[in-house]
Amino acid sequence: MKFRLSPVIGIPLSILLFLSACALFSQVYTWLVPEPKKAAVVRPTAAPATAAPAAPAKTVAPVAVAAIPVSNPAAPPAQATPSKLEGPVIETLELKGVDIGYSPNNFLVEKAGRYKIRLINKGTIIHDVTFADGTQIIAKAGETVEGDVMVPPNGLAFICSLPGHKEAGMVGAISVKGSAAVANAAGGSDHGGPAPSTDILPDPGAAAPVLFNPAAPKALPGTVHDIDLVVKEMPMTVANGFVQAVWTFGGTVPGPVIRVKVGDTVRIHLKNPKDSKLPHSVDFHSSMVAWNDEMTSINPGEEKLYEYKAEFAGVWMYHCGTAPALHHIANGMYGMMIVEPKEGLPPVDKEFAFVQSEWYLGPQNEPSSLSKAAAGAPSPDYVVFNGVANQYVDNPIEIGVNKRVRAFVLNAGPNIDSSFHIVGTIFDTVIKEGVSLTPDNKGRWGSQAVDLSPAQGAIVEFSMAEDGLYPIVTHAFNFVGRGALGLFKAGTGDPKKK
Ligand SMILES: [Cu+2]
Repeated sequence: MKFRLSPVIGIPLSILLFLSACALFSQVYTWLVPEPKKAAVVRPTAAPATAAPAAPAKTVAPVAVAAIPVSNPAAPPAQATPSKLEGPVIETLELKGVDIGYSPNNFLVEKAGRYKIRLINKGTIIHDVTFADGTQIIAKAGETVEGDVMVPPNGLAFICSLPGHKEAGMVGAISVKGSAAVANAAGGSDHGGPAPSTDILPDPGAAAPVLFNPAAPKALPGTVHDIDLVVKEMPMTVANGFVQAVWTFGGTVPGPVIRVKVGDTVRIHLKNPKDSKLPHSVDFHSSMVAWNDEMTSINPGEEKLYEYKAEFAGVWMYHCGTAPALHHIANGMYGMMIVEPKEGLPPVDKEFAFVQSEWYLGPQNEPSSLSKAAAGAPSPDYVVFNGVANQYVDNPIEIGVNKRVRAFVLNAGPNIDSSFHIVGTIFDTVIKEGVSLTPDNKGRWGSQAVDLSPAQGAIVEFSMAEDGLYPIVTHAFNFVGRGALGLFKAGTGDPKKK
């Protein structure tokens, strides 16, 4: 006879066990995680709280917090005493705190000495800058706080001491010219997240990233389209401070969004300029052609025609397929093609296109790392929308309140699944790989996230119910801190201001 607890005893017992486990875990967590530094080490010289925009009630993006604290050599020692302030302030170093990260998070200074740190908290929750010597500058949401710190000749690392913030990527460092760069607690991007790669340091002299226009283009007029697709091998800033020698279609990553209708004839003129280093090719998923016909590679100085009829509607990937195709995709050679039904799509107020993809950083100014991209359990340094980490956090996409928005979404990979989600809204319309959810469905079913494996695409439609910020994420949240974050700004962006 099997022993079974009756539900009357079993359910309360399960709850009790669960609560005990939680209590034990929180106790263990408390033992392992030191209390954040107290005011004793706080040394702000002036605390001019700026006229802060009212913080939205919601946090911008909840970040998964590592449950198990990691040991961190850059964290301030428990008994750290801030170095005695000496000499005049050499320079003011300004950084923004966001949820969750610093921007910028790496500084390169001319010499050791006294520096003023200005922390501008642009986030919706409290953040601090806690240096390895114990100096701490704390700013509540919307505040700007300054404090002085002594930077020793070998530099100084810093973290945000709030529980979980360091693990989520709030780490940084001040390095002094001529000495080795200070490895911060976890590397980290401007908006936090795990290290891009400990062997690749950000380049403070890197060009600012070029914003990729997220607006979806209109369908090309006519029914026969001659489209030049010119390969360009070029440097690109893929995240603040990180430049890669990327390979592109048309000089952008992703390549241009191409939009046609079912029944149209597509004539792609692929051109590989003389000054390219490599052969390249293109593979349109919206086509039905033999792999060893249209998709063959062309050498530098050659061009070829890739002609087909677009027979199926969808959000399709195109990409370079030249060996090793993994490297050509990982290094930027992909784009989105939208094929609308013959009769077109119903009108909406705004249309956007988002291509999710991964960067596996190679050394600065070199192509991305094939060996990192080829790992069986790939761990991209950045996961991005439209080629650049966090670009729509830095440049929120403005839309109206209660306006109908359509987003074309493609996961270019090459390796990681996407769970495309927009915080604060529901997709009432989804067309994913030919399967559709419509707003007038019986039962009023809705959708919260669209799962896209590499090379899958979808159309999602939604609207924002009130003024405010609506983060765009992949709900695989380990990648949100690695650049897969953007913002829609509906109306004023502030729920309190209509
Ligand atoms: Cu290629």
